[in-house]
Amino acid sequence: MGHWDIFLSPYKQAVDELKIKLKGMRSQFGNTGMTSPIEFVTGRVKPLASIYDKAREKGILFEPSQKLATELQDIAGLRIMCQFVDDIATVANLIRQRNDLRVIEEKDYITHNKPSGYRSYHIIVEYPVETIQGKVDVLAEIQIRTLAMNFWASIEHSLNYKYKGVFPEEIKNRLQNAAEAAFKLDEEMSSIRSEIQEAQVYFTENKEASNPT
Ligand code: 0O2
Repeated sequence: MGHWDIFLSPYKQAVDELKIKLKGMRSQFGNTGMTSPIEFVTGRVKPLASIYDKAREKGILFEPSQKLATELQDIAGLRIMCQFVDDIATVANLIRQRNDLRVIEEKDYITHNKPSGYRSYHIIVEYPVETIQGKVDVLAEIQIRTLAMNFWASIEHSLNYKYKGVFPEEIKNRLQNAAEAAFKLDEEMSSIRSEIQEAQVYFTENKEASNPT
């Protein structure tokens, strides 16, 4: 194994374990018949090319080191998608209450969106990974966002890649408008939340009634 593989291996384990645990939260809501605040969960270890870019941006040497592990807080990245804006606070609370991780920092890009238009709630956690050499504490970034915020962020991210971070002014403005439109959609959905949830309960009950196994 190369130096990078050895360095990244606890991060890979942290992502795998946290993915299972966060998805478990979703199933637990399902088991208790409650509507889950979590729609779906994804996770990834930051690709080496992105680690390289971020290290350069921050003026850190691109080498497996404690400094890199401290400065790059999102080498292990988890993403939790919610239906509604209010669900984000519910999920953040559930994470704060856990005993298997320690919250280090929270960044509220929902109340204060980034100039790009980006919205999301970020929680940096310290997570202990058990290895054959003992315990390794790694940092992980958990991003919590609505489906609309995720829709915007994933498109902006791919366009960003295409334009290498420098958008023509018109596209920049359009993306900011699109971010506002996505947020309006979230607000609209929140205001009709109760009706939607009632419809979902009705649908589930009817599905169970017509499928008695
Ligand atoms: P990738 O490809 O997702 O890994 P800081 O160190 O606090 O100054 P930093 O390191 O940028 O700031 O952390 P921050 O602000 O918490 O954001 C890190 C991640 O949030 C990004 O990772 C993205 O995933 C997401 N993000 C932040 N701003 C934007 C944005 O304007 N558009 C999109 N689409 N995503 C954003 P990476 O490493 O940039 O990218």
